[in-house]
Amino acid sequence: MLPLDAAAPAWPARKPRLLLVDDQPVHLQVLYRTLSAEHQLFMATGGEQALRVAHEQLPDLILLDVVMPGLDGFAVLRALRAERDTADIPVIFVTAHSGEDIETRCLEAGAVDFIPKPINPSVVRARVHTHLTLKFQSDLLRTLAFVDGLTGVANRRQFDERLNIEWARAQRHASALSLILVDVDHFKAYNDHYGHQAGDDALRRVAACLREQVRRGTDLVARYGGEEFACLLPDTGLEDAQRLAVQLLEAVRAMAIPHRHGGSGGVLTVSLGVATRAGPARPGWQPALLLGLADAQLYEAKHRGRARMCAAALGDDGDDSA
Ligand code: GH3
Ligand code: MG
Repeated sequence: MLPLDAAAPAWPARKPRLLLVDDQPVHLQVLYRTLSAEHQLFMATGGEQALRVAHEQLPDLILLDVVMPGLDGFAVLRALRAERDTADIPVIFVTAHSGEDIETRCLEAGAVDFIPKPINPSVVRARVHTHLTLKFQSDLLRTLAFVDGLTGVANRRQFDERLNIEWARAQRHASALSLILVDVDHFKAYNDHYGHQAGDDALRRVAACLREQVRRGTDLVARYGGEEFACLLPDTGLEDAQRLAVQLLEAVRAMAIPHRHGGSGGVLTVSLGVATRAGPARPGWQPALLLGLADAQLYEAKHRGRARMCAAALGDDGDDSA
């Protein structure tokens, strides 16, 4: 048996989660005996049930029987790939039908591997181990590619991607889209007086505070640049975005992080620029326009004395501030 300590550092501390799918309970029992010591197991005896459990449990890997009444393995795999939350779960086909044809068909359908029945327990364990390692490595790479290392919120790359996606979605649904840019006030002075380490801590606390306040599942908090954060708010109009911005302003102030060298009231504060696209984009409007408007409002908030927010909607000439 392969010891788990042979695993790559990408492995999580918890037991890997496997979904076993076979219409014959006796085959499930053999797989259960083979894998239960080192894995958390979920089981399904049909295609529909497999899909339901896959969506509910989001397993790390699925061992899938090919021939089943109702939805067969190929149909299940297609359905998994079609949904965002299950699209990347690796699938190993397990089938009594052997031969190059079926093996090729399984791999072409998008399975990562093929295991013939009757199963050889040590081969199953070894292959499961290999594909879990690959899965956890790719999870780790995805996390590193999209998360800011210092604060743990989304990074600029993820923000840019989501801004384009949400811009297009708002256009399709004729819904509002808002953006709040948040910039720490007098942060250079903070670093100069309290040290870079304390500066890093303050950024982490501000990021955590924003994440605490920006709660809807579709919202995104990202580190936009050095001491600047962005909150992307789908389905949110100007008034709601302004209300949230004031809430963020107050929440950061309420942390009462001492800043006696330029901070307002002796504590660390932020300035915020809010921009909203209230309805459908006019011809020529691009996501960069929303960013530009939020940036202009942030500049205005700084100009008016910091520790405040300014807001505007695309297409409006007026603005609002607090
Ligand atoms: P303003 O109120 O106009 O925003 O002034 P400011 O001093 O905050 O702005 P400025 O752009 O002059 O300085 C930003 C500072 O943020 C300078 C930079 O060293 C600091 N900074 C940027 N990224 C980091 C980081 O990751 N860690 C730390 N500790 N400081 C950072
Ligand atoms: Mg600043």
